[in-house]
Formats: sequence, structure tokens, C-alpha cells
Amino acid sequence: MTNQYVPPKVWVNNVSGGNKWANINSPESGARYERKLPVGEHALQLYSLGTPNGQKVTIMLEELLALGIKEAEYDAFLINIGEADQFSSGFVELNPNSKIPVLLDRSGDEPVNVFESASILVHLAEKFGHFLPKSGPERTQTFNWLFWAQGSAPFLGGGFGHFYAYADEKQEYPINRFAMEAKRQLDVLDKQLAKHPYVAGDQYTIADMAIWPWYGNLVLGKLYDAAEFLQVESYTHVVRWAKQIEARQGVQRGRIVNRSFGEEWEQLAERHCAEDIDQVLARKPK
Ligand SMILES: N[C@@H](CCC(=O)N[C@@H](CS)C(=O)NCC(=O)O)C(=O)O
Repeated sequence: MTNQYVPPKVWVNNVSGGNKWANINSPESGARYERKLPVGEHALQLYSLGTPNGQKVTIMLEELLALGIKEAEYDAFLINIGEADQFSSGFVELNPNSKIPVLLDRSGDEPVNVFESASILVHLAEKFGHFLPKSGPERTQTFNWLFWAQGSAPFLGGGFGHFYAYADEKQEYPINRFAMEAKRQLDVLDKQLAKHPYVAGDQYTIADMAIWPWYGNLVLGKLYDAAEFLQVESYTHVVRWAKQIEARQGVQRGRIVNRSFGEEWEQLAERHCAEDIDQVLARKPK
């Protein structure tokens, strides 16, 4: 084989190009510059972006608000990861891993920072007593599928999505490797959803909220433009579930928060009150 890469004995950071965000990658963690985060008026402060990982949390918050829980009101500020916002001192103080989403909960005696989207979902579910069964097998199933989502989605996003959609050069080996895994994961979900209305059983839970932004968007043709390539319509139970979840008011509202990309009508950089979302939905094409 020609041009075969032979790894040196010790890795050196001379990565250049690769994709349009490659220049913000670095092997070092920590703050790169001093800047405080903006703060709004609500107890819950969210710093995020409307990617699938960001959507998980805004869907949960909007689902809680749809139940009439006023304490779930929140300020959502945009973190533009392409502009290195996640490396400011203020952001790194809340999430040392420099990834969206991160939540600051100021409702208790001491503010608490919550990072990792699944941890935020559990925090909110336990705080408000919804979307996570309190005990029994359905609680265990919810955690099974929540952890499944956290373990599996990086193969879909960082693996398949990176090489199929983002990498400048399309390479057969990684695309094949991760297309295989993405389809295997869809098959796992399809078999589960053939037996149950929701991923963890009979109830809509935080597991659905963690899985839908990735696999739901994928089968609805809203992720990576890969619906045809992955033949997503063959996963009929996932498609049924994805449409059912998409129709929920909380999902319609949550999926557009902190969006600075996609269709112009659905972009909403910051959210501070319900009317911010109402205004966006009012301009949705009929
Ligand atoms: N496991 C994390 C993943 C979060 C994540 O990968 N966030 C991406 C956007 S979807 C990010 O902030 N990337 C910025 C970077 O890598 O510098 C979670 O579930 O919260």
C-alpha cells in the first residue's frame, strides 16, 4: 500500500487541516483565556449549543416547563464551540472538560455546576421528580438506556459523523467502520422499540431525551444528511418512535434553543423566557 501512515514512536502535535474546526483542537485541557460567563435572572443557567448533546437538556427543561413547573425556568446562553467559547476561564470553571452543555444550578444554598449531558438530565429529573422512575425495574431500564446513549453516541457523532460529514477527505476505512457501528446501534434500538413504546419501557423518560437528539434526528433525516446512506427507513420502529417524540411540545421547543445553525427560521441563540421560543415557532413555515 502506498502513502501508508507509520506512527512515530512518540506522538507529536503537528495535525493540520482535516476539517474546518481542526485549528481549535489541542491535547491540553484548561482555560485558554480569561472571560466571565454572562449570567441571567433565573436559578438555572445553561451554557450550551443546539447540537444533539445540547438538545437533550433544553428538551428536558421545556418538558418540565410544559408540566407547569415554574422553577424549571432557565437562561440559556450560546457557547460557540467553533469560536473557542468553551475554553474561556468562566466556562472551564464550570466544566473542566470544555464541552457543552453545562448547567449552573443556583437554587440551593451553594451553586452547583453540572456537566455531562446525562448528569444534567439526572440532576433535573431528581430535582423536579419527573421522567426518571423513582424505583424498580423501569428506573434500572432508564439508566441502562441512558448509559447506552452516552457510550454509543460518540461512535455515531465522533466516529461516523466526523468521517462521513466533517472530515475534508472522505476515507473508506473509517466511514465503513463507523457506518457499520451506526447501523448496528440503530438495529439495537429498533429491536427494543419493537417491544416497547419508549426506549426504557412504557414511560417517556430521560433515556428517550438522551437518545432522540442523536438517533431520532438521524432517522428523520436531520443529522449528517445520511438517511439514504444508512437506509434509515428500514428501522421502522425507530422511525415510529422518532416521529412520536418529535411531535411533543417540549421537543419542538427544546430542539431550537441555542441553535446558531440550520434553517434560518429556527435559529435562537439565547433563551431567557417562553416568549423567546414562541417568537421562533411563530415564524415556522406552514
Ligand atoms: N459526553 C459529553 C459530550 C459533550 C460534547 O461532545 N459536546 C461537544 C458539542 S456536541 C463540544 O462541546 N465540543 C467542543 C470541543 O470538543 O471543543 C456530554 O454528553 O455532555
